[in-house]
Amino acid sequence: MKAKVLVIGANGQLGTVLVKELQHHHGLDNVVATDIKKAHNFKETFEVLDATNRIGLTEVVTKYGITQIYHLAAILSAKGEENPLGTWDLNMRMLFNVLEVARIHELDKVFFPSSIAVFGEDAPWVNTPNNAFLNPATVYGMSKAAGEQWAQYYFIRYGLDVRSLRYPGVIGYQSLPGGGTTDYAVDIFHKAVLEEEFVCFLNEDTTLPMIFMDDAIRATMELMEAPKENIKIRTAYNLAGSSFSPEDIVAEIRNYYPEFKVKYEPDFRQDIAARWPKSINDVEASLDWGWKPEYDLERIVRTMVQKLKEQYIPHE
Ligand code: AKB
Repeated sequence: MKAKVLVIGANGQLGTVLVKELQHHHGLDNVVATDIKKAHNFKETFEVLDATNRIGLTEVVTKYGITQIYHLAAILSAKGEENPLGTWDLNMRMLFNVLEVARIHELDKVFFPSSIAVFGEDAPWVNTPNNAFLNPATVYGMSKAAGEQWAQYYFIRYGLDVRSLRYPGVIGYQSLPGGGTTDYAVDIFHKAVLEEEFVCFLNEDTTLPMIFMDDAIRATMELMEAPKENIKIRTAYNLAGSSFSPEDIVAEIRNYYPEFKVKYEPDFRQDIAARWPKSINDVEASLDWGWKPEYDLERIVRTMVQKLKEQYIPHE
Protein backbone atom coordinates (compact mmCIF):
# COMPACT_ATOMS: atom_id res chain seq x y z
CA MET A 1 0.00 0.00 0.00
CA LYS A 2 1.26 3.50 -0.86
CA ALA A 3 2.14 5.74 2.06
CA LYS A 4 0.05 8.90 2.52
CA VAL A 5 2.17 11.36 4.42
CA LEU A 6 1.05 14.30 6.54
CA VAL A 7 3.58 17.00 7.46
CA ILE A 8 2.72 19.30 10.37
CA GLY A 9 4.83 22.49 10.40
CA ALA A 10 5.49 22.44 6.65
CA ASN A 11 6.41 26.15 6.54
CA GLY A 12 9.23 25.78 9.07
CA GLN A 13 12.97 25.53 8.54
CA LEU A 14 12.96 21.72 8.17
CA GLY A 15 9.42 21.34 6.83
CA THR A 16 10.07 23.53 3.78
CA VAL A 17 12.82 21.17 2.62
CA LEU A 18 11.47 17.88 3.97
CA VAL A 19 8.13 18.25 2.14
CA LYS A 20 10.00 18.34 -1.18
CA GLU A 21 12.06 15.28 -0.31
CA LEU A 22 8.95 13.37 0.82
CA GLN A 23 7.19 14.30 -2.44
CA HIS A 24 10.18 13.06 -4.38
CA HIS A 25 10.15 9.79 -2.42
CA HIS A 26 6.42 9.09 -2.12
CA GLY A 27 4.99 11.04 -5.09
CA LEU A 28 3.52 14.55 -5.23
CA ASP A 29 -0.04 13.37 -4.59
CA ASN A 30 0.89 11.39 -1.51
CA VAL A 31 2.12 14.25 0.67
CA VAL A 32 -0.19 16.65 2.50
CA ALA A 33 1.62 19.73 3.82
CA THR A 34 0.02 21.61 6.72
CA ASP A 35 0.78 24.63 8.85
CA ILE A 36 -1.16 27.23 10.81
CA LYS A 37 -0.87 29.64 7.85
CA LYS A 38 -0.57 29.13 4.14
CA ALA A 39 2.69 31.02 3.65
CA HIS A 40 4.26 29.40 0.62
CA ASN A 41 3.19 28.89 -2.90
CA PHE A 42 2.94 25.13 -2.40
CA LYS A 43 2.59 23.00 -5.50
CA GLU A 44 1.41 20.11 -3.38
CA THR A 45 -1.69 19.57 -1.35
CA PHE A 46 -1.80 22.08 1.46
CA GLU A 47 -4.23 22.38 4.36
CA VAL A 48 -4.29 25.06 7.02
CA LEU A 49 -4.12 23.10 10.28
CA ASP A 50 -3.59 24.04 13.90
CA ALA A 51 -2.23 20.85 15.46
CA THR A 52 -3.51 21.87 18.90
CA ASN A 53 -6.98 21.16 17.47
CA ARG A 54 -7.47 17.38 17.63
CA ILE A 55 -10.72 17.47 15.67
CA GLY A 56 -9.05 19.41 12.83
CA LEU A 57 -6.16 16.94 12.79
CA THR A 58 -8.54 13.98 12.74
CA GLU A 59 -10.44 15.50 9.81
CA VAL A 60 -7.27 15.89 7.72
CA VAL A 61 -6.10 12.35 8.58
CA THR A 62 -9.42 10.80 7.53
CA LYS A 63 -9.96 13.07 4.49
CA TYR A 64 -6.64 12.00 2.90
CA GLY A 65 -6.32 8.47 4.32
CA ILE A 66 -3.05 9.45 6.02
CA THR A 67 -0.72 6.58 7.00
CA GLN A 68 2.32 8.53 8.32
CA ILE A 69 2.72 11.82 10.22
CA TYR A 70 5.86 13.98 10.37
CA HIS A 71 5.15 16.30 13.30
CA LEU A 72 7.65 19.16 12.94
CA ALA A 73 5.82 22.00 14.68
CA ALA A 74 7.19 23.28 18.01
CA ILE A 75 8.23 26.45 19.79
CA LEU A 76 12.04 26.36 19.95
CA SER A 77 14.53 26.97 22.75
CA ALA A 78 14.95 30.77 22.73
CA LYS A 79 11.40 31.78 21.82
CA GLY A 80 10.03 29.24 24.31
CA GLU A 81 11.60 31.07 27.25
CA GLU A 82 9.37 34.11 26.62
CA ASN A 83 6.34 32.14 27.75
CA PRO A 84 7.37 28.97 29.61
CA LEU A 85 3.91 27.60 30.46
CA GLY A 86 2.47 28.49 27.07
CA THR A 87 5.40 26.74 25.36
CA TRP A 88 4.99 23.60 27.42
CA ASP A 89 1.25 23.58 26.79
CA LEU A 90 1.55 24.07 23.04
CA ASN A 91 4.42 21.64 22.42
CA MET A 92 2.88 18.88 24.55
CA ARG A 93 -0.69 19.41 23.35
CA MET A 94 0.36 19.07 19.70
CA LEU A 95 2.38 15.94 20.44
CA PHE A 96 -0.44 14.28 22.39
CA ASN A 97 -2.86 15.04 19.55
CA VAL A 98 -0.50 13.49 17.01
CA LEU A 99 0.13 10.38 19.14
CA GLU A 100 -3.55 9.90 19.97
CA VAL A 101 -4.79 10.40 16.40
CA ALA A 102 -2.04 8.06 15.14
CA ARG A 103 -3.03 5.43 17.73
CA ILE A 104 -6.77 5.67 17.14
CA HIS A 105 -6.43 5.59 13.34
CA GLU A 106 -3.74 2.90 13.46
CA LEU A 107 -1.22 4.84 11.40
CA ASP A 108 1.93 3.06 10.21
CA LYS A 109 4.55 5.55 11.42
CA VAL A 110 5.08 8.85 13.21
CA PHE A 111 8.18 11.07 13.11
CA PHE A 112 8.75 13.30 16.15
CA PRO A 113 11.87 15.50 16.09
CA SER A 114 13.82 15.78 19.31
CA SER A 115 16.87 17.97 19.87
CA ILE A 116 20.25 18.30 21.58
CA ALA A 117 18.28 20.62 23.89
CA VAL A 118 17.28 17.51 25.91
CA PHE A 119 20.78 17.57 27.42
CA GLY A 120 21.78 19.82 30.31
CA GLU A 121 24.68 20.49 32.62
CA ASP A 122 24.95 16.94 33.93
CA ALA A 123 25.56 15.25 30.58
CA PRO A 124 29.18 14.88 29.40
CA TRP A 125 29.92 17.98 27.30
CA VAL A 126 32.05 16.28 24.71
CA ASN A 127 31.00 13.27 22.64
CA THR A 128 27.73 13.13 24.60
CA PRO A 129 26.37 9.56 24.49
CA ASN A 130 22.82 8.61 23.56
CA ASN A 131 21.98 7.48 27.07
CA ALA A 132 23.48 10.49 28.90
CA PHE A 133 21.55 11.98 31.81
CA LEU A 134 18.85 14.39 30.64
CA ASN A 135 18.30 17.56 32.66
CA PRO A 136 17.27 20.19 30.11
CA ALA A 137 17.33 23.81 31.23
CA THR A 138 14.81 25.20 28.71
CA VAL A 139 11.09 24.51 28.44
CA TYR A 140 11.65 23.48 24.83
CA GLY A 141 14.27 20.94 25.99
CA MET A 142 11.90 19.73 28.72
CA SER A 143 9.11 19.24 26.19
CA LYS A 144 11.45 17.26 23.92
CA ALA A 145 12.78 15.08 26.78
CA ALA A 146 9.21 14.36 27.92
CA GLY A 147 8.13 13.86 24.30
CA GLU A 148 10.82 11.22 23.81
CA GLN A 149 9.46 9.30 26.79
CA TRP A 150 5.92 9.53 25.43
CA ALA A 151 7.12 8.32 22.02
CA GLN A 152 8.62 5.28 23.69
CA TYR A 153 5.51 4.79 25.81
CA TYR A 154 3.24 4.72 22.73
CA PHE A 155 5.57 2.23 21.08
CA ILE A 156 5.69 -0.12 24.07
CA ARG A 157 2.06 0.26 25.16
CA TYR A 158 0.29 0.50 21.80
CA GLY A 159 2.85 -0.70 19.24
CA LEU A 160 2.80 2.71 17.50
CA ASP A 161 5.94 3.01 15.35
CA VAL A 162 7.19 6.42 16.52
CA ARG A 163 10.73 7.33 15.48
CA SER A 164 12.82 10.29 16.60
CA LEU A 165 16.14 12.10 16.11
CA ARG A 166 17.90 14.57 18.36
CA TYR A 167 18.73 17.25 15.82
CA PRO A 168 21.70 19.52 16.37
CA GLY A 169 21.43 23.10 15.02
CA VAL A 170 20.40 22.84 11.37
CA ILE A 171 22.16 25.03 8.77
CA GLY A 172 20.58 25.43 5.35
CA TYR A 173 20.15 28.00 2.57
CA GLN A 174 16.61 26.96 1.60
CA SER A 175 14.75 28.32 4.64
CA LEU A 176 15.19 30.40 7.77
CA PRO A 177 15.01 29.08 11.32
CA GLY A 178 12.91 30.90 13.92
CA GLY A 179 13.25 31.14 17.68
CA GLY A 180 16.22 28.82 18.21
CA THR A 181 19.58 29.27 19.93
CA THR A 182 21.46 27.90 16.91
CA ASP A 183 19.76 30.35 14.50
CA TYR A 184 22.89 32.52 14.44
CA ALA A 185 24.61 29.85 12.34
CA VAL A 186 22.18 30.51 9.46
CA ASP A 187 21.83 34.29 9.87
CA ILE A 188 25.62 34.75 9.76
CA PHE A 189 25.75 33.51 6.15
CA HIS A 190 23.03 35.89 4.97
CA LYS A 191 24.95 38.83 6.46
CA ALA A 192 28.25 37.67 4.96
CA VAL A 193 26.80 37.32 1.45
CA LEU A 194 25.04 40.68 1.73
CA GLU A 195 28.39 42.10 2.92
CA GLU A 196 26.85 43.46 6.11
CA GLU A 197 28.17 43.34 9.66
CA PHE A 198 26.94 40.43 11.80
CA VAL A 199 26.08 40.86 15.47
CA CYS A 200 26.40 37.47 17.14
CA PHE A 201 24.29 36.69 20.22
CA LEU A 202 26.71 33.94 21.34
CA ASN A 203 30.32 34.26 22.49
CA GLU A 204 32.89 33.60 19.80
CA ASP A 205 34.13 30.34 21.34
CA THR A 206 30.73 28.68 22.01
CA THR A 207 31.07 25.33 20.26
CA LEU A 208 27.80 23.56 19.44
CA PRO A 209 26.80 20.49 17.45
CA MET A 210 25.49 21.47 14.00
CA ILE A 211 24.31 19.67 10.89
CA PHE A 212 23.85 20.72 7.28
CA MET A 213 20.26 20.65 6.00
CA ASP A 214 20.95 17.99 3.35
CA ASP A 215 22.42 15.69 6.00
CA ALA A 216 19.51 16.39 8.38
CA ILE A 217 16.95 15.56 5.68
CA ARG A 218 18.81 12.43 4.60
CA ALA A 219 19.04 11.27 8.23
CA THR A 220 15.29 11.74 8.63
CA MET A 221 14.50 9.78 5.48
CA GLU A 222 16.98 7.01 6.35
CA LEU A 223 15.58 6.65 9.87
CA MET A 224 11.99 6.55 8.61
CA GLU A 225 12.73 4.07 5.80
CA ALA A 226 14.82 1.71 7.96
CA PRO A 227 13.26 -1.69 8.74
CA LYS A 228 11.25 -1.54 11.96
CA GLU A 229 13.38 -4.19 13.67
CA ASN A 230 16.50 -2.03 13.20
CA ILE A 231 15.06 0.78 15.31
CA LYS A 232 16.31 -0.22 18.73
CA ILE A 233 16.08 3.21 20.37
CA ARG A 234 12.49 4.30 20.87
CA THR A 235 13.16 7.52 22.73
CA ALA A 236 15.35 9.35 20.18
CA TYR A 237 18.65 8.80 18.36
CA ASN A 238 21.59 11.14 18.84
CA LEU A 239 22.53 12.66 15.49
CA ALA A 240 25.86 14.34 14.74
CA GLY A 241 27.04 16.42 11.83
CA SER A 242 29.98 18.61 12.73
CA SER A 243 30.78 20.79 15.79
CA PHE A 244 32.03 24.37 15.64
CA SER A 245 31.86 27.82 17.21
CA PRO A 246 31.01 31.26 15.77
CA GLU A 247 34.73 32.08 15.42
CA ASP A 248 35.28 28.84 13.46
CA ILE A 249 32.52 29.82 11.00
CA VAL A 250 33.83 33.37 10.73
CA ALA A 251 37.36 32.14 9.94
CA GLU A 252 35.98 29.92 7.17
CA ILE A 253 33.68 32.64 5.78
CA ARG A 254 36.66 35.04 5.58
CA ASN A 255 38.15 32.75 2.93
CA TYR A 256 35.33 34.11 0.72
CA TYR A 257 34.77 37.52 2.36
CA PRO A 258 38.07 38.65 3.97
CA GLU A 259 36.47 41.93 5.13
CA PHE A 260 33.53 40.23 6.91
CA LYS A 261 32.88 42.10 10.19
CA VAL A 262 31.47 40.44 13.31
CA LYS A 263 30.59 41.89 16.71
CA TYR A 264 29.88 39.66 19.73
CA GLU A 265 27.01 40.73 21.99
CA PRO A 266 25.99 37.63 23.93
CA ASP A 267 22.47 37.68 25.40
CA PHE A 268 20.28 35.13 27.26
CA ARG A 269 20.83 32.63 24.44
CA GLN A 270 24.47 32.30 25.54
CA ASP A 271 23.22 30.76 28.83
CA ILE A 272 21.12 28.26 26.88
CA ALA A 273 24.01 27.30 24.59
CA ALA A 274 26.41 27.01 27.54
CA ARG A 275 24.36 24.09 28.91
CA TRP A 276 24.25 22.13 25.66
CA PRO A 277 26.82 19.56 24.55
CA LYS A 278 29.76 20.60 22.41
CA SER A 279 29.74 17.39 20.40
CA ILE A 280 27.50 14.36 20.04
CA ASN A 281 28.21 10.64 19.91
CA ASP A 282 25.85 9.06 17.38
CA VAL A 283 27.30 5.56 17.22
CA GLU A 284 23.85 3.95 17.71
CA ALA A 285 22.45 5.75 14.64
CA SER A 286 25.37 4.54 12.56
CA LEU A 287 25.10 0.95 13.85
CA ASP A 288 21.28 0.62 13.72
CA TRP A 289 20.48 2.34 10.42
CA GLY A 290 23.79 3.25 8.83
CA TRP A 291 23.98 6.99 9.57
CA LYS A 292 27.02 8.89 8.27
CA PRO A 293 27.19 12.69 7.83
CA GLU A 294 28.67 14.10 4.62
CA TYR A 295 29.17 17.80 5.38
CA ASP A 296 32.03 19.20 7.46
CA LEU A 297 32.45 22.94 8.20
CA GLU A 298 34.47 23.64 5.05
CA ARG A 299 31.81 22.05 2.81
CA ILE A 300 28.93 23.69 4.70
CA VAL A 301 30.47 27.16 4.29
CA ARG A 302 31.34 26.59 0.62
CA THR A 303 27.79 25.43 -0.16
CA MET A 304 26.06 28.13 1.89
CA VAL A 305 28.08 30.93 0.28
CA GLN A 306 27.53 29.59 -3.22
CA LYS A 307 23.78 28.97 -2.83
CA LEU A 308 23.04 32.25 -1.06
CA LYS A 309 25.01 34.17 -3.69
CA GLU A 310 22.77 32.56 -6.32
CA GLN A 311 19.70 33.64 -4.33
CA TYR A 312 20.78 37.22 -3.64
CA ILE A 313 22.78 37.93 -6.77
CA PRO A 314 21.27 35.58 -9.38
CA HIS A 315 23.14 36.88 -12.43
CA GLU A 316 26.64 37.10 -11.04
C1 AKB B 1 17.19 25.49 18.84
O1 AKB B 1 18.23 26.17 18.78
O2 AKB B 1 16.31 25.66 19.70
C2 AKB B 1 17.02 24.36 17.86
C3 AKB B 1 17.50 23.06 18.41
C4 AKB B 1 18.95 22.83 18.63
O3 AKB B 1 16.71 22.21 18.68
N1 AKB B 1 17.71 24.66 16.64
